[in-house]
Amino acid sequence: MDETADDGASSGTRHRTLRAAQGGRFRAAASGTVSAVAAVVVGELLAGLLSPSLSPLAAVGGALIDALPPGVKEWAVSLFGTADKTVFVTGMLIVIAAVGGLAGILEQRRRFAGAAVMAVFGLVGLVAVITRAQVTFGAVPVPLAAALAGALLLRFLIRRLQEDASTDAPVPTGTGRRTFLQVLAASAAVTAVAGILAGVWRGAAAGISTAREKLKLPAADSAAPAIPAGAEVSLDGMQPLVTPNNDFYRIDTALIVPVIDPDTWTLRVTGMVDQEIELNLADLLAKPLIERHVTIACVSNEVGGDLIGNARWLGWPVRELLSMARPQAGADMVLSRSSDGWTAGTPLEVLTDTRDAILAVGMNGEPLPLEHGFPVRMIVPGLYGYVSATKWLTELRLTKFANDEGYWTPRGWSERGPIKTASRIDVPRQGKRVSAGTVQFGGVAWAQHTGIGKVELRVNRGTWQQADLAPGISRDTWYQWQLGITLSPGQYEVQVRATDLNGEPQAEEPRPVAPDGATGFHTIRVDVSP
Ligand SMILES: Nc1nc2c(c(=O)[nH]1)N[C@H]1C(S)=C(S)[C@@H](COP(=O)(O)O)O[C@H]1N2
Ligand SMILES: [Mo]
Repeated sequence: MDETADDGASSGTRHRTLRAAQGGRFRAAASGTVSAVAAVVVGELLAGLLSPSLSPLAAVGGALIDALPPGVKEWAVSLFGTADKTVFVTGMLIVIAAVGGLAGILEQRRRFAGAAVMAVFGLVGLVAVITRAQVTFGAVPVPLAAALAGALLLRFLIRRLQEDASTDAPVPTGTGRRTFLQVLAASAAVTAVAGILAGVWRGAAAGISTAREKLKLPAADSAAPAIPAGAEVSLDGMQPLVTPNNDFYRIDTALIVPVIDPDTWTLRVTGMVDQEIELNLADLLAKPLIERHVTIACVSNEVGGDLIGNARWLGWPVRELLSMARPQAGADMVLSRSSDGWTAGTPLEVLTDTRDAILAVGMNGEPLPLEHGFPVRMIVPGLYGYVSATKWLTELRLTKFANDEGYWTPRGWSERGPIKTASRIDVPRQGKRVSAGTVQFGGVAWAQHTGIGKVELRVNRGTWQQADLAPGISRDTWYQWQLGITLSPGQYEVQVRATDLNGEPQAEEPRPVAPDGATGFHTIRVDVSP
């Protein structure tokens, strides 16, 4: 009897111990997850207070994105579309939460083992922030404070867990556990609230958005030439001739939009110049500004793609600033840098010739939207964005192509990036069913800074038929075109080709976007029903 009772008791204890250990492990993991997320939140909040470029999450994410081979990156972007950044940040947080869970279990087994994991987090954040944002001393406190906060919270929670476990048997069992769970829940709640605050701060970048809204842009000294009558083809399904800011494509490596205080923003002109210059936004806005329509395009725009947009930009010609700085002999490149360290290498000659390359402050009558480079970006007619359109601009450094390279050059993209002449069919949409008779085709064509001379279509590789070309706003913008073609029922392949104002047709040979822009005719299938 005694023996049986003893056996029962000890087996019950064993089960309880096992259950306690498992429950304990789960709680330790939960402690670790809460601590790791808390560390991230502390880092983001501190960065929010100090400077957005200090955000460890953005820096590590940016470094990860940089490390992706160009092909994989393009693939991820096309896979996730515009949600790619949200998906990416969520993925990072899941990994951080999982590693945190592991840190919790380690810390429960061995004091400071989990804290060591937090220290590694801090170190990774520190290295990423320093290497990306080009900040040195200012960068140190943020990831360190974040890691320290995570380690301290973890130690505190695990000690609480262990104390409760040791007082488990004699005193009423519930009390201790509830205490630990309450502490854990409280930490999680505080972390969540702070996280939401940090997220709101980041997402809305509230103060800067307000500053942006309050910013009064001066009128242009030289207004944009009027849009000629008939420049906009009225055909259902055509894109607007001037792209609204909200629909404008966005391409950049910034995981979190850099948030720059317009009151403290400065632009420095450095490097091979006789006169270094530093100017602030008030200085810039006091200059005689010009306003121009310019169509900018991404080198990653596939044939028929939509990484292209046309806006009315307000700004000061870059050549005016450069002439004040007096570039030295031998300088042939301007390396423009953004607040987050991204760079573009632009030929000096393109910035000093007669084209309207500007330091832009306005986009379609508003200050630049935050995601399009507020407060100042470069806009250069005729060059792909990756070698010219630096957003969140902070520095122009005069240098040589022989000595320097922009961000994308060592990553498989060409050193020079003039935009290639191209054309696109927007109406009817690829694969769309239309009725037999006269089918209206419409679209756009562009050859920035040269201008479009003619646009032609051909059906099933037959003879080229010339489309009606609408007047462009200027040589620096895209042109719309349309053509009615009579088609009987059946399936057709329709292609478009543009020729620039020098008589140079766009390249026919299909080539991928890397290294310097796609070529080939945009080709669509049209199903004509009776
Ligand atoms: N700071 C910064 N500026 C940048 C980039 C970037 O990654 N970072 N990308 C460039 C590229 S590749 C393009 S195509 C244009 C796109 O400008 P948009 O987002 O305003 O359309 O911005 C350019 N300016
Ligand atoms: Mo781009």
